Amino acid sequence: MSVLDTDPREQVQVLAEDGSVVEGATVPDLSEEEFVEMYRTMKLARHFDQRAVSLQRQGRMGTYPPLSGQEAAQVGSAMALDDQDWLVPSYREHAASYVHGLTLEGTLRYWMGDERGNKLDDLNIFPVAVPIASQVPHAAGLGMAANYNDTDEVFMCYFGDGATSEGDFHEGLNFGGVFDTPTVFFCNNNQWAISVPREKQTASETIAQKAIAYGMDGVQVDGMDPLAVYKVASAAVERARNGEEDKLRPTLIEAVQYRYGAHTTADDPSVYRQDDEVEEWKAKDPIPRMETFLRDRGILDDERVADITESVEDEVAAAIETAEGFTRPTTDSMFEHVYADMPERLREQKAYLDRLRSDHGDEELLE
Ligand SMILES: Cc1ncc(C[n+]2csc(CCOP(=O)(O)OP(=O)(O)O)c2C)c(N)n1
Ligand SMILES: [Mg+2]
Repeated sequence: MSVLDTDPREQVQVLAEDGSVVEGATVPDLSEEEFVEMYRTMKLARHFDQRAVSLQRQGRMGTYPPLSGQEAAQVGSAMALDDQDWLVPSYREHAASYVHGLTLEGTLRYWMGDERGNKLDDLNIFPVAVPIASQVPHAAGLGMAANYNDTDEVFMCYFGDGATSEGDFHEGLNFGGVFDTPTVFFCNNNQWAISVPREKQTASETIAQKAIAYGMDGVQVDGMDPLAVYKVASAAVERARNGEEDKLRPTLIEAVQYRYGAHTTADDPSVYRQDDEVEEWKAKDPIPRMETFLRDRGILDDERVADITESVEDEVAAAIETAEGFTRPTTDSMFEHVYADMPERLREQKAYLDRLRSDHGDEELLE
């Protein structure tokens, strides 16, 4: 039986909260190096996130959406992709994008307000999608294109629990099912859509069970268990790529997890949720869980953990230095990339801004 056949009202888990392997669970077939890579990348993501929030607080970066608590879902799922596959993100997938080839400085550049951070060149990663769920029908359409062109690419599409209330979610999954697209619909259910809790988002028991309505399999997974996420995502990617008798290619995965921090640095979660709720979820933290698993197997010891911690700190520090060293974008870039031919309305606005700059100088304008 495939792990994708699990009842969508149950939850797939490999690692218990204490880092031991759950009775009867099979550990995914990864090499020691890959297990360590998974651990290291989650630690890197956590450290990156803490530094990014601090940069914003110091006025060195614009608004930033933190990911702490969501590392296992991002790293475990992106590790299931092959190089030719595509990542279709929302705005919080910094760690998943890193796994699929985006540099940390690229992510920083974008959130520092430089559109060139969104220029992904030869990476198989779509640009950040801020309008909620808009990327879901895109991912279904990309899968349709891959079917027409007969490629073997798979599209991993990320969105939140809140996105499942949007029409785009329904349209994307419906098209995915009807056109049997090689798309993995990956829902990061982090319990909150800004201040709206999961209970107010949908009356259905799980998000995974919504898959039944579209004719595909839906699986709920412990999204703070990197091994379980990897296992479910790999099975979904494999089915999307190669198909399986009597099964549609797409899968809906609901990764149950928690956002420890604010929705973005512009949000204050203390006005809508209790601190003890955050503490309860921290008991499931993916990083110590994975560390215990690796220590129990004799793969990690104190020395190796210290080396990894240091290398992660160095990598993030270097990325920040590089990002801060990029030349600042000009105000023209706000206007340049929206239309192939700039419409009159935008041309007028740009001319107005240019006039203000030359009359008053940039410094006065920034005041
Ligand atoms: C179409 C649309 N409506 C509203 C917003 C404002 N908005 C930004 S994030 C967000 C909540 C999204 O929650 P969820 O889908 O759970 O993703 P999460 O931020 O928790 O990862 C909302 C309503 C938006 N960006 N796009
Ligand atoms: Mg959410």
